[in-house]
Amino acid sequence: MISPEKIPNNVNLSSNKRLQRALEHWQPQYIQWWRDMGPQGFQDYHQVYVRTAVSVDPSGWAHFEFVKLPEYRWGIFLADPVHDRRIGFGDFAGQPVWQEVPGEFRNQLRRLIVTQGDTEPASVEQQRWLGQRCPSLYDLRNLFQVNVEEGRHLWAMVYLLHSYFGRDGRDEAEELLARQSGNRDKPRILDAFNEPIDNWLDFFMFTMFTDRDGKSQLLSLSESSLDPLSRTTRFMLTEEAHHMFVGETGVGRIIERTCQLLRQAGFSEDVRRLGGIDVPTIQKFINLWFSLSLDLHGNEISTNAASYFANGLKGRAQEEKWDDHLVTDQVYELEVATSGGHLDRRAIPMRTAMNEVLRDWYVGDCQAGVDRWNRIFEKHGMSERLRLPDRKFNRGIGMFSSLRFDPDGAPVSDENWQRRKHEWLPSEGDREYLLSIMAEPVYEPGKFANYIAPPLRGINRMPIDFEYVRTEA
Ligand code: BYC
Repeated sequence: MISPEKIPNNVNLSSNKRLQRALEHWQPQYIQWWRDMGPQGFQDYHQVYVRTAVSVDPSGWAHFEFVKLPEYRWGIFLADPVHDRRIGFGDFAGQPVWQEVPGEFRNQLRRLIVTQGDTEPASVEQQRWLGQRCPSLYDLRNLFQVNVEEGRHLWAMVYLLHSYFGRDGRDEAEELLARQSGNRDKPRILDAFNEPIDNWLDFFMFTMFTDRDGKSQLLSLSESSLDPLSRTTRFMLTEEAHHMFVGETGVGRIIERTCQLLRQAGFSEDVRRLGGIDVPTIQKFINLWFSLSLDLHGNEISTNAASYFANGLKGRAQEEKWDDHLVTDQVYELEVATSGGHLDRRAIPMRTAMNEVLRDWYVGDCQAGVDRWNRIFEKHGMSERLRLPDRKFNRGIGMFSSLRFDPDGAPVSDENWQRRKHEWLPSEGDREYLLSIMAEPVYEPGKFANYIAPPLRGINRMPIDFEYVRTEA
């Protein structure tokens, strides 16, 4: 069970007074950050029906109650230890996992934990204005559920920094609250977390594609030889699943509504004239958030990734499904851009391709989600289909970032890119249109904005017209 102390935890925090004091010192700074940079307009007068973790067993984290957001019980929860756990891959495979950080890997581990930690508050900052444009109370509640859990994931990384990295770790924990998404002088570390999320199509695509990078990165960190990192990320993964549910069903409900509107209008009408979101716009937002999230997996050829793998710091997703855990002789064949700008195939040592291996896993997981969206069109007897763009499209990181490709992966000149990019990526006009149909938030229980269908069921078996967010008198 999780203790009911000032900082709820299942790590016996009260037995380590120094750590407890350090975290209690950080806590008010966190709350101040949450008030300044968290959901705007929903801090003091609203009660939200959220799920809070009360223990880490399968039933324990599904405890629902109304809370004011700044009073959410953020805490430190690690998944239960696995008896006699051994390092599962790399040069130390088979040795017992580490309970402390080995000096020689301190910098690398700190860097991984800081990068992971940085994304969590970043996403809350990106989403902080969305409550003012919500399509329903059900969606508003889901947004806040995602936000409080990202806040908890920040707590998880800050716990590791404070516990295992001494003074440096404490400084890094403060920096995590000092950087700001989109800030010119102090931006967040990874690019996708500096992109604006100002409408709900962005939000649903972000939770579908970017949170899914969270899933793939957390799966790979949960293999880590640093056992506290593994246990922390394993518990985070249980929460991550809900975020992807929000994204996938959110886009699915938009597609459903678009199909309904098209049917009503006899398929010939421009769905925007009926206040819906047209399929080409949905496709452009897929293109944008999928490509931004591909970047989050890093460079295709990475000596950092090879070294993380060799040292057992970061593995592959579901490492146990692979036969060879040493990966010393294997090669990975990947598409490369030659110096002349042509495409070729090249074999590289598999360890240096670990970012790409994880990206493969990620692309497969995304494709399954897009296939589920396409079944909605099929159900309506419509021929429209959505798809993932080619991996080379719109890349900002890696060897394709200096070149231009269309969504099919065919090279395009700079001139053509400039001319055609808004066929493939959202334009100002698309964004203005979305903001126009989201200008009026829907706060009436059971009502939904015209561009999105209601969900199939409510939260925690509550009815769809339940008042998921209440205003205090
Ligand atoms: N943007 O050798 P490489 C989540 C830099 S999402 C900017 O590939 P490495 C969540 C890199 O820093 C999951 N810069 O590097 C989702 C390095 O720079 P320096 C977050 C980038 O180290 C939704 C250089 O390029 N978790 O949880 O293998 C809501 C060399 O690249 C980017 C993690 O990311 C980029 N996209 O980096 C809330 C896991 N990519 O030092 C939460 C931890 C690379 O040479 N992080 N660079 O100047 C990692 O595992 C690794 O740091 C990366 C790849 C996967 C990011």
